Parts: sequence; structure tokens; C-alpha cells
Amino acid sequence: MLSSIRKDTQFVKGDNGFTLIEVLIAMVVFAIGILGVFALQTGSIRGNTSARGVTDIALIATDRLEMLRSLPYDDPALAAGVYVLNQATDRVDNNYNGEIDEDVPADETGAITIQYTVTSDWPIERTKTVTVTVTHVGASVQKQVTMQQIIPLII
Ligand SMILES: [Ca+2]
Ligand SMILES: [Ca+2]
Repeated sequence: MLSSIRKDTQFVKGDNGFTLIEVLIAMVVFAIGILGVFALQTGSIRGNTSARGVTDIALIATDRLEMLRSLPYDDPALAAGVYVLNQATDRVDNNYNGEIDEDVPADETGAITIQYTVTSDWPIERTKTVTVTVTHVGASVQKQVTMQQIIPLII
């Protein structure tokens, strides 16, 4: 009994902690783990920013489509054709400076452009198909959202 306690005590006394090599290896393993977490975090932030950009232009496309839908069926803005909206008057903050259609129109040229197409009598007679495309040209990537709606002639 006494001898087994003595053995345990000797075992504890013999343990001099970690060697320098063990500590270095632990630090390397920890550093590799931390680098992985940083890479994951960076990717996550980039993904969130990208998703926010797509949400922004999807919102603009929806808004424009609703605006066009609210017009009378024979409104000139709904005549068949392709329309590229003027950035200075499109009621959108194209250059992300917090001002919508600012006083100096030349300043309001930016990343966001809105274009829409109206096709008459397609896919069936007495309908107009409106396709709105909103494009955001960023520093490295271009995002685009296209939405389409059929507007019927209501008699
Ligand atoms: Ca604008
Ligand atoms: Ca602006």
C-alpha cells in the first residue's frame, strides 16, 4: 500500500512539464487552426457583401417592375421597345453616395444601371411582357438581376 503511494508520488515528481519541442508543436498546430478560422471569416464576409449587393439590385428591379405595372396599359413608358434609364433621373442612388439623383447630374453616374424591355402581344394578345434588368458593376465582379412580368390589358 505504502509502496504504491510512493510510486505515484515519484511519477508526479518525475513530470517536469512540457518540453520546448512540445510547446512549439502545439503552437504550430494552434496557428494552423487560427489561420483556417481567419480564412473562413474572410470568405464569410465576402459572401455576405456579395449577397447584400444582389439583394440591393433585386429590390431595385422589383421596385421598377411595380412602378411600370402601376402605369396605364397605353402609357408611353410601356410602348414596345428597349429602354435604358438615365442615371440622373432614375430615382436610384447609382453611385452609393447617399443622395438619390443629386443636383449635379454628372455626379450620379455609378455602378447601377437599369434597363427594361417591353414586348407587346407576347406571349398572347393584349398583354405586354416587361423585363427589367438591373446591373451592378463593382470593382471586380458584375452582378445582374432580371425580372419579368406580364401585364394584361384590363377592359
Ligand atoms: Ca439616379
Ligand atoms: Ca447618388
